[in-house]
Amino acid sequence: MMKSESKLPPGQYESETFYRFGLTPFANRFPRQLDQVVFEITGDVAQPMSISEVFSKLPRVEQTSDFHCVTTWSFKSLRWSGVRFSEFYDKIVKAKALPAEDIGFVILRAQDGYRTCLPLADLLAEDVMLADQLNGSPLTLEHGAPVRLVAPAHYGYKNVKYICGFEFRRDNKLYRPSGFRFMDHPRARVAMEERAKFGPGWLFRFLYRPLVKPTVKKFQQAMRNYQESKSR
Ligand SMILES: Nc1nc2c(c(=O)[nH]1)N[C@H]1C(S)=C(S)[C@@H](COP(=O)(O)O)O[C@H]1N2
Ligand SMILES: [Mo]
Repeated sequence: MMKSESKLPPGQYESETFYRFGLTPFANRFPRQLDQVVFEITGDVAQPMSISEVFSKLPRVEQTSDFHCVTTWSFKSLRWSGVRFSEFYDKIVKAKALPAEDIGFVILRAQDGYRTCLPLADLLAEDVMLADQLNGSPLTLEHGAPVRLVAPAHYGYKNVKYICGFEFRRDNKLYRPSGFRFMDHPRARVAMEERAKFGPGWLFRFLYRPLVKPTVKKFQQAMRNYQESKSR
C-alpha cells in the first residue's frame, strides 16, 4: 500500500513495523471476550448500562491515519474501519444512558485492565473512531481485538485497545491512570508534543526512545507465550 506523504509530528520517526506495544505491565494481559462487543456505560449517567448493539446500529466509516506512540515511533497510513465516536455518543449514549449535560471527561477502560482518560470534546473530534477492522481485516489480538479507540491526534497511549467501558464524568477527580501519573498528560496531543504531564515534551523523546526496543521484545514474547498457551 502507498504510504502517505504526511510529515511526521515533532520528535517522531517512521517505523517499518506496526508493533504490538503498550505499558509493559500489560504485555501479558489479554482480552477474554473476543466474539462479542459489550460496552459498560457508567459514571454521571441517569441510566448506567451494558450496550452490545453498536456496530449494527451505526454507519460504518473508514479512515486512513498515522499512529504515533509517545516513545517516538510512528506508523503511517493505517486504514481503520468502524464507527465514529461522536455517532456512538450522540445516537447511543445520549439516547439510552442519559448522561449529564455537562460531561467533561471520559474514562476509557479495557479488558486487560488498562485505562486512560480524555476530554469528551477531544473524543467528539471528526477523526476519532471505535474501530473493529484494520487494513480490511478484523482487528487482531496484537492491535486491540475486538474493538479499540482510534484517536490519531493523540499519542498511542490514549488509543485504548480491547476497549470495554466508558465512564462519563463531569470532572476527572476520580480518575487514576494505569501508569505513572507524570506519564499521563490529560490530552496528549501529538501536534503539541504533550508527551507527559510535566516538563517540556521534547525532553521525553530522549527518555522514552531507549524503551522502544525492550518494550517491543517484551510484547512479542508475551504474544508468543499466549499463543502457545492457547494451542496446548
Ligand atoms: N488496553 C490497552 N490499550 C493500550 C495499551 C495497553 O497496554 N493496553 N497501550 C497503549 C500504547 S502505549 C500504545 S503505543 C498503543 C499500541 O497499540 P498497538 O499495540 O496496536 O501498536 O496502544 C495503547 N493502548
Ligand atoms: Mo505508546
